[in-house]
Amino acid sequence: MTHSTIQVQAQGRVGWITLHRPRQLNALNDALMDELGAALRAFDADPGIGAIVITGSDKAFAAGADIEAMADWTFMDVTAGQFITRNWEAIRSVRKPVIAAVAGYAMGGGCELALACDVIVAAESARFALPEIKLAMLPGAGGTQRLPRAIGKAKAMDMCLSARMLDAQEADRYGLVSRVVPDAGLLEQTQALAAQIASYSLPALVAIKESVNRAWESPLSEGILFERRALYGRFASHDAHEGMHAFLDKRTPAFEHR
Ligand code: DAK
Repeated sequence: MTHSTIQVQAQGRVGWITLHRPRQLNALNDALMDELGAALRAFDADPGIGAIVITGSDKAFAAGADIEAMADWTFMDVTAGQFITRNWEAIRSVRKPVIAAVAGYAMGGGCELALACDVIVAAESARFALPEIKLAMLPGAGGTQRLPRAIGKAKAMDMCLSARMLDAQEADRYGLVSRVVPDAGLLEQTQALAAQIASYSLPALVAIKESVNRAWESPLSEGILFERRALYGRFASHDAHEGMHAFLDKRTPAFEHR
């Protein structure tokens, strides 16, 4: 498949998607979000892929929704066209782990895209902000919902209401990102992390991702019940028995992803 706004490649069991609109700092327009959604769905359906990475450039993961594209849209344009809902939410249906590798600006919709990933690896240069208030807009791709869940109401309100920008170390302290690495090591260390994740049993990864996501969306008692059912399900898999027997035999497990 040819792409005009992203680059796609596989490295072993890791699927890489690189946002590529360098002149607009990877501003997210419809074409890019369509291509990103298609690439995510393709990797999710590929049995040879166990984890997916989304990254940008040295300067920008993504500088937000494309302001030039949106500037003259009307209420009816975004409602009838299902702006955001139509193509930005493809990532929510991806079952495999998705890692954001962020260098430079992750602003507005770019920050929201990172927040929609399962793991965020931030380079020292990463900068996170939801500056929509400066445009008299609001973070509308999940930012007002995922950010408070990730870092708490006080910090989220500060970021959303004042457009405060966090550097990588602040984002790490607040729990917005999973880990911070030197810029020079971002791609290599993310590949190593993704390859490690992808080496594990895929159905177990999917079950863990579903269970952790439940923690956001249900009361503790329901979440615990969901987790328990997911655990019981592991005993129906080849890989869980293989994993436990390999431990007892002091050998490396041979997972078959079933
Ligand atoms: N959209 C379009 N173009 C952008 C852009 C963006 N978000 N961000 C940067 N660019 C373009 C610039 O216009 C410039 O283009 P040229 O002038 O060269 O043609 C080029 O990228 C380089 O940018 P700068 O010259 O500004 O570069 P700097 O290094 O000086 O500054 C910056 C980098 C990231 C600090 C700055 O570019 C900036 O502040 N960008 C805007 C960031 C921003 O406000 N992002 C939030 C966008 S609003 C909705 C749901 C969701 C949303 C909206 C609606 N509904 C459900 C209705 C989400 C909204 C957003 O994300």
